[in-house]
Amino acid sequence: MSPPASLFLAIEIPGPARLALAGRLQALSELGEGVRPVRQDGLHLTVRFLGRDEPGSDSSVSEVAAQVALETPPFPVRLGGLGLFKGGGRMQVLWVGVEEGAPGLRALARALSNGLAARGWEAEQRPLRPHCTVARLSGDLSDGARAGLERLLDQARTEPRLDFLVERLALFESLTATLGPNRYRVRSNWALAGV
Ligand code: 3AM
Repeated sequence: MSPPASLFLAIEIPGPARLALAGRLQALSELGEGVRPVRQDGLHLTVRFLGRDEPGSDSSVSEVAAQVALETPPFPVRLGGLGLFKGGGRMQVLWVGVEEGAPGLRALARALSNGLAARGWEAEQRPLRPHCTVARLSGDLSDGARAGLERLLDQARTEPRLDFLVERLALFESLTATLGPNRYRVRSNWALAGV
């Protein structure tokens, strides 16, 4: 049996910005073994991780998300640059940074956290570090892949920035894949205020 999905609330990266990121994923996939780009159809900015999909969790989350979306006006985000979360484990996360819009994303996370806490959800312990994951890297990259990665990290400093307006909040499910990257699917989404 496949493991249960996990849920998270996130901003789906819309049209043109997603297409531009997809082009950059191609360069990552050419680095070789040990670099696993995410799927372009699930590119997102996580605002709140929710954990395993338990019976009833979807409806309480949906109530909170709908209310928070209704109270949050759209805001601009600018993505750019590349960075790495090195963490303690073997896997590292390669991300595109949020150069503008982080305060809006944090405010959204806070409002969601407050609404969820009122329904008995535990508070998120980790502070939100807004980013868009583009690949997962194993700790033991070949010299060639490492050199290619350094080149991409360098190039990303001057690559065009990607601007979009956050207009929707989405509930994603993450389905663990035994082969290849996890698949993300939007279960529901809510328009922000006035959209
Ligand atoms: O959006 P990204 O890819 O950065 O790392 C997981 C992924 O982040 C994160 O939630 C997103 C959807 O899976 N995640 C996984 N487990 C987590 C946890 N226990 C977590 N975030 C916080 N706490």
